[in-house]
Amino acid sequence: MKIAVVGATGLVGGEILKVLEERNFPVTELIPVASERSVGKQVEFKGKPYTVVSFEDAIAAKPAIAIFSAGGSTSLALAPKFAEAGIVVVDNSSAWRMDPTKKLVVPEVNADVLTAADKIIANPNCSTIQMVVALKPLHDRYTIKRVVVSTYQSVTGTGKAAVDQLFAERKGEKETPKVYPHPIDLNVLPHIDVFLDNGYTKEEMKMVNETKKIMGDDSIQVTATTVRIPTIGGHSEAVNIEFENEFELNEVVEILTNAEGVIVQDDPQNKVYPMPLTAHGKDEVFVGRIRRDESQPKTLNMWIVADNLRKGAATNAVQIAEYLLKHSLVESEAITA
Ligand code: A2P
Ligand code: 11C
Repeated sequence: MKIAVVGATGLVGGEILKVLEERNFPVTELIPVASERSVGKQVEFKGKPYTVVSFEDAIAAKPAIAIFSAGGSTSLALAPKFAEAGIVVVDNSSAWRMDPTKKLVVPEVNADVLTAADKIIANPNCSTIQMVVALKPLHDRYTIKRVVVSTYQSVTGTGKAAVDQLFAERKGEKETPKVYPHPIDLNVLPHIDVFLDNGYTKEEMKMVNETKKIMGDDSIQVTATTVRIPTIGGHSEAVNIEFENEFELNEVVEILTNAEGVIVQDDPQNKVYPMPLTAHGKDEVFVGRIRRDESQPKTLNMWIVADNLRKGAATNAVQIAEYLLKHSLVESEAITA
């Protein structure tokens, strides 16, 4: 299959190329796209150099799927142009997520909503993706009433410049370009994305609204505090879940152990629990510290970690492309044998 990656020179774009390669996605031709300033540069895929082209040249090449990770405004401007040309767009930005005409998909949770008519498919926010992968099997069994989540998010979620800021501060460099309004090394910022009129950040409201849409259940109440910490391996989340129905802790662990895309790492006696250092570069969602909330009935605490550039972005997008291919939901003439 011919596949375009829009934003191929970015952090997530680079992960998309790695994930396509690692998962052996049947790429017959890779078309890397970035901004005009990068046209002519090269990116590497399967050990070979590929030249970055303009979006016009990419559309002319008629890929079957274009995976976008080039920011919301680029996506708003360019995704419709690709879609009009019959190219299915899987978009990592927030541009289309809450559009009622667009599907918001985490394959382990709701891939079944996809049809051949979907030309722009939205990939959720990284902190939402890893949470719903772990919540869905528990919701199916016990019905979730309310979720209280606090996040500990990697600087990679902000992009390359933020990683540079962290390491420049760590080296003691004074003249570092600042992405964050305060130092990030040796610090913690209770501030991800912009503040809204209700006092929450946009990242926090993404967790509230996207969770309801992906789970297909507006009755699930979510409240979030999202926090940036000086780490690079992935996002971590302390999640408190109140259910409608009583649960047995052993059964919760069994359900999560058998859940698609989840790996349980829960052996506190042996100091085993998920961490960004060990989740880094992995495609799964790691869950640990699974325990009853002793302050109220039918309530559970757990700790969820995933590599936000992988399952939180690139892997989820590639899994959507895999699903489209497996279920023949992309134009067959765009697929070369
Ligand atoms: P470029 O490298 O040419 O700026 P990150 O989030 O890591 O900063 O990456 C953003 C990605 O989106 C980069 O690949 C960037 O390309 C790409 N990008 C930014 N603006 C556009 C645009 N107008 N058209 C295509 N790609 C874009
Ligand atoms: C972060 N979650 O960690 C953000 C990055 O809506 O896709 C991804 C933003 C988004 O800063």
